[in-house]
Amino acid sequence: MLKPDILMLGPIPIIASALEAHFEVHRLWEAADKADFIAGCKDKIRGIVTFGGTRTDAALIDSLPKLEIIGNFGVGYDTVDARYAATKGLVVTNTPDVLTEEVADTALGLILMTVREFGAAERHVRDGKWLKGPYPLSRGTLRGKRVGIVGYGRIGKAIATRLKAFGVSISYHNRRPAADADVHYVDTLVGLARQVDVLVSVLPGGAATRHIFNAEVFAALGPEGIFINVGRGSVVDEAALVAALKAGRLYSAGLDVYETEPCLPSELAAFGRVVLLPHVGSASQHTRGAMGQLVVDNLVNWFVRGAPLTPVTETPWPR
Ligand code: 8YV
Repeated sequence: MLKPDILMLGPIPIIASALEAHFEVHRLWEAADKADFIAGCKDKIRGIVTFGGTRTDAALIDSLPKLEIIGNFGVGYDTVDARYAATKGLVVTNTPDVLTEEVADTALGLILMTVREFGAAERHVRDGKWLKGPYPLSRGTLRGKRVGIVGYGRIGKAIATRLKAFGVSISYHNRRPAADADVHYVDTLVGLARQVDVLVSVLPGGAATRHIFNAEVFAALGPEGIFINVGRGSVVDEAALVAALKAGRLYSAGLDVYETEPCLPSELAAFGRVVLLPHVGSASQHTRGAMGQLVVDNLVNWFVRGAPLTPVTETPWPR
């Protein structure tokens, strides 16, 4: 049987061989002239494989008349125009569940690193400064503190599960209260920021959440407040974040995601206690392997059985 043709928008080494076993893979990122490349294969392409670093917009969708399915490597699919794909009768899949625990672990790591300044403390050892004196006591602690989670889906709940063991008070904000939540709900983001010491964002990207962490939210979090982000960088007004840190209106931040990755405001790196990770929330071999397998399984199920495994909400299955 002929292998279905798949357009891969960027490299995802962990699934390269599994994809090639099932599909004829066309590697767009290797093409010198992308428009030319697409023109050459457009009448064969039945699937796209994409991830956060690449964009699947209406123009790309329209250029592929045989397209049936878009498989996104990642739970967040803000770089795929899923609404437009739905109007075209396409299926979009993502990789939920398999990364939940890994990203929640990352959030806890980032919270601890930021609150207790472990990044700066570690640099103190590496730079030989310990020989001259101990690292200063951290102003931050989780003892007696309140943590607010913004975005109370699977990952938000997994973060709350971990935080319970730390004995902190936990509350959350969502567009709507979560049915099965056993922690306190706050109905506005600013209201939550006002009530907590550490604010953790797990929000997805996209127009609805763009820059919702703004000067007002950082002011509400306050001069002792700590902001953590493991969702998407686009939710943060980074200029407002830098300004709040600079002016001492916010104590610190721990970030895994940025607005225009891998570029970030140079001022952020200048704050010694701010912790900056390079978008590694799900980045273990184990979890990226599981995400990759789910991308492949979705495509295989689609082409062999006519049904995706994990369609996104805009393209539900059965339709
Ligand atoms: C990955 C992520 O970094 O799942 C997501 O939404 O942000 C991460 O797991 C990303 O998918 C890889 O591009």
